Amino acid sequence: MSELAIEINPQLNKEKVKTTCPYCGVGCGVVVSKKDQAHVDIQGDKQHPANLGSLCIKGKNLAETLDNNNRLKTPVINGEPQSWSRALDYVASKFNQTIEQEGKDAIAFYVSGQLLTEDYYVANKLMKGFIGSGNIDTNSRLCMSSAVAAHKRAFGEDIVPTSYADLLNAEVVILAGSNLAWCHPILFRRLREEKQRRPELKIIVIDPRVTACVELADLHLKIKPQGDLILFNGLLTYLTEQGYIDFEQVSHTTSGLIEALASAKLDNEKLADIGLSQQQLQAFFQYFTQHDKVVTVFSQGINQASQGSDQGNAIINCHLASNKIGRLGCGPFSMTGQPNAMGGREVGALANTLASHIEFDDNAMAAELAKFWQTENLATEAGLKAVELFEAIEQGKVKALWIMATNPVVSLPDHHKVKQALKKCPLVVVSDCVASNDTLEFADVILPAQTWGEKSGTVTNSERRISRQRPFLQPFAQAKADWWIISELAKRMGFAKQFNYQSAKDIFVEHAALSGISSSKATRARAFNISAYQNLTEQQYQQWLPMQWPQANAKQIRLSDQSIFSQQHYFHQDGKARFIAVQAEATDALLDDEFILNTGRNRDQWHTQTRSGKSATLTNRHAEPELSIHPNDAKALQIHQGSIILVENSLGKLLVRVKITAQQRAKEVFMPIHWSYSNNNQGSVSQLVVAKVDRISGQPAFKHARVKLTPVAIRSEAMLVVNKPLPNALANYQVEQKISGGYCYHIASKEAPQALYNKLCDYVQSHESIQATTTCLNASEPRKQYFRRTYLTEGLTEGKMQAAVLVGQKKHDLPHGWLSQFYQQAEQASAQRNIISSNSQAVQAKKTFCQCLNIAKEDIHQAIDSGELTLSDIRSKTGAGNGCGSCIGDIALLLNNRSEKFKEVS
Ligand SMILES: Nc1nc2c(c(=O)[nH]1)N[C@H]1C(S)=C(S)[C@@H](COP(=O)(O)OP(=O)(O)OC[C@H]3O[C@@H](n4cnc5c(=O)[nH]c(N)nc54)[C@H](O)[C@@H]3O)O[C@H]1N2
Ligand SMILES: Nc1nc2c(c(=O)[nH]1)N[C@H]1C(S)=C(S)[C@@H](COP(=O)(O)OP(=O)(O)OC[C@H]3O[C@@H](n4cnc5c(=O)[nH]c(N)nc54)[C@H](O)[C@@H]3O)O[C@H]1N2
Ligand code: SF4
Ligand SMILES: [Mo]
Repeated sequence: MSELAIEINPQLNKEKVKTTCPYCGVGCGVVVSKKDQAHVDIQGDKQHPANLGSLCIKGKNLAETLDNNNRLKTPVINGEPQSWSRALDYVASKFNQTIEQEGKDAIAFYVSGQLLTEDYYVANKLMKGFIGSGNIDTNSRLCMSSAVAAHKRAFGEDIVPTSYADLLNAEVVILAGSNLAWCHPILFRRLREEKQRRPELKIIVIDPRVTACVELADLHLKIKPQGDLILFNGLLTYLTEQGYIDFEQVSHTTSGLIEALASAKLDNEKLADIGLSQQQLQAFFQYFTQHDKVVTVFSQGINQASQGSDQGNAIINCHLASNKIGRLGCGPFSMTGQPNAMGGREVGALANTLASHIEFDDNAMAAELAKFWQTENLATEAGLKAVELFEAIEQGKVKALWIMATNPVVSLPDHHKVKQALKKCPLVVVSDCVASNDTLEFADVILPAQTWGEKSGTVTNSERRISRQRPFLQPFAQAKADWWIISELAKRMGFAKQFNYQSAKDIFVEHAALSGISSSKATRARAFNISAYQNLTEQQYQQWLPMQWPQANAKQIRLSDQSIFSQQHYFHQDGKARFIAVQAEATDALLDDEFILNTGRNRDQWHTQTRSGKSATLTNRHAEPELSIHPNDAKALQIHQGSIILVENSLGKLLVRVKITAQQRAKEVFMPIHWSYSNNNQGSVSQLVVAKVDRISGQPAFKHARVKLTPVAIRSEAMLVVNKPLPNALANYQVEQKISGGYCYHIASKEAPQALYNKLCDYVQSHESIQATTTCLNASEPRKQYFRRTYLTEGLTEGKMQAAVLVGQKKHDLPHGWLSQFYQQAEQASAQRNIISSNSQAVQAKKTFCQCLNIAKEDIHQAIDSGELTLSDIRSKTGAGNGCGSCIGDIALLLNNRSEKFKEVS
């Protein structure tokens, strides 16, 4: 067995292991079974309430991501491998020295929603409880912090009051700034099934782009970016003016309505300027008011804005005013992104909260917390929020930083500044599972962490449901659990007694007990309470069933959904909810040559691709990043489908491939976040995002950067298929795609095709193990400037595919996605010919559309061309979408330009 093969653990030898998907906040249960010592099978868990057995394309292909390529083997200090004890001693002494010399606020942790709750708990306890600083923040700052701020302001506590059952029992579901079809696919699938059962269920999408969500949309509001605050303020005014507010009833359980109404009214005249027609506005207001049960799902289109918190409150205001909250099928529903962003919020790992939903300003509870942790050094004030933190590092105020389970060089805005900060910081410690990513390059100390399948603990999903992640693999090399790493470090810093944990369960029960502490002088009661688990045994922890909080001590543990606001009791001191008076601020006018740059997610990739990028099935869908642009803008810029364009602003610049699509509004472009220097010589899109943050939450406005676009004279396009990754860029533009058995590079150059072809062939000949027995198959058409060569290990018929070089003038000449199966060709001779065939159209058409059932894009197009204009006809004719269902929304997107039904909603 190769040393990089995975090794299953003894548990999996005996039985199947139930765990939770490591990707999104839907929190689907999966069941893992053994295939052989180095392979597992992964299926959806039929008993898990989040997914009832279904998995989306990412979950379905998890087994493909389980390999130990690019894993860290040992701790490393300044480039040298070290033992754990040396590394921990080193970091502990450096941290203590920094605290002694520079003060406790000169040290900071930057953690992540991809940690388990137990890891998160000890990290927060060490920083806030024992180092005594508030300087721990999480990448949830980039993701959920505006929703957190909105919840706290409205409800008195960070509470998501809704469950998936609400979504499925609603009469109207509004998806505001949420691409649920791609980002929370199993929930979208459940919504689709519900709409099939109950066609009267109305779905409204509010998004400047046409997304795959239009498949289910009865109304699509193609809103101007940042128009949401005005829209929801408009709804609140409409509710008042049309007599939909029961002032008497609302005033019993809330305060601040009058001020919120007055403020909302001031936005009324701006309603004409958010890109929506009067009819669309009326339709939206009527859907909301004429149905009793409405759920508003909101996500990054709302949160990642300069008024993200206010936008969240504008949504909540409407639900409070119309009594659409605290009842089945109703409520504002902030969708969490990461698998455990919610767990991080529960332990208190955001810099402006203390722990376990205890706030810095609650002195009585802070005193109880100090007693509970047995510390005299509890932090007394909020620490630095992510963007401020990196600014403080750059200014030399923070001198030691520990990054865990996040890749800030890619994911923070303005990454040139982030890089400068990391370069300047005297000590950067990074705990990660992978051996290389853009952030690890700046680490002085690297600590190898266990990854999904190895680690053990709990996660909380979008609906407050706590599930177990259970291990089924032996930890690779010297990888350790994050909680273990943090606790061992804490012991060495002098806190042995308080960090003496033997297992994840020890930590979980402490976290559970902490959630139950109280004080008669506390400013308010806490909803977050899982103290029913404070005496959990190891066996009970192992047997854990997914459960929603709250679960208070002395009460029977309840497996059913926990409705939090059913009694209309909120968690401000007076038990009332608050309306927040919000008003849209003016934004700078767009200059003539400027575009709004919107950034977000693709269906088949996860963040910086450190896991999803390993699956050849997943990389197949979007091999390269693309900049989506409206046809009129493309025309004005004289650019064509698939050409390369320069995107720039004062912060940075990059080359990217163009996708011309009417899904975009004019003067707005969209680019995905999944590429970085690790797989793209242009780096990540966040280099173009200015570090402008929401003034309340500190969350960056990732969706609304400003850029200029310039066409670039590219003379040649190439695809290079090789076994090993390329160390350096060979041309102006170069993106790496992992394919089964090797790598495919998408290259564009200012050189002439012949010159690029010669260069790439030279590269292959000097770097891949080309033997005397290697056969080359060539096809050159100098007139068309189209050159192809494949390398076969030996002989034409029995040889294995080894490498391929294809160079043409236009991207469209090249075989595109089909090359991803290069190393899997069954019929060798015909495959070789296919690749060098000049009939690129035929080869292009083989691009897979439905990844599960391997149905070609050509088949879908043919079905559409033959006049099949309903989704279900196309599905039944081609079979597409009958596997995980992730591509159904994409068929809807293809149909979008053809069918009247879809034209109506867009
Ligand atoms: N496939 C996949 N799924 C994921 C992830 C992933 O990386 N890949 N990441 C997970 C994480 S951490 C998160 S946070 C979630 C994010 O999930 P989502 O928030 O659903 O995803 P995004 O693509 O970030 O943005 C959502 C939408 O907001 C729209 N938008 C932009 N500006 C505005 C605006 O001003 N108003 C409105 N109304 N809409 C606007 C964008 O066009 C986009 O379609 O996804 C999670 N799920
Ligand atoms: N432009 C733009 N930027 C964005 C966004 C956007 O929409 N637009 N979205 C933002 C949002 S919502 C988010 S959530 C962030 C996500 O951004 P990041 O958190 O930076 O992205 P990931 O790729 O998930 O990074 C996770 C890292 O943790 C490692 N890791 C995984 N599991 C473990 C573990 O158990 N232990 C340890 N120690 N390491 C582990 C992985 O190998 C990887 O290197 O990006 C943000 N940035
Ligand atoms: S919906 Fe989210 S949690 Fe469920 S399988 Fe897909 S990525 Fe995993
Ligand atoms: Mo996120």
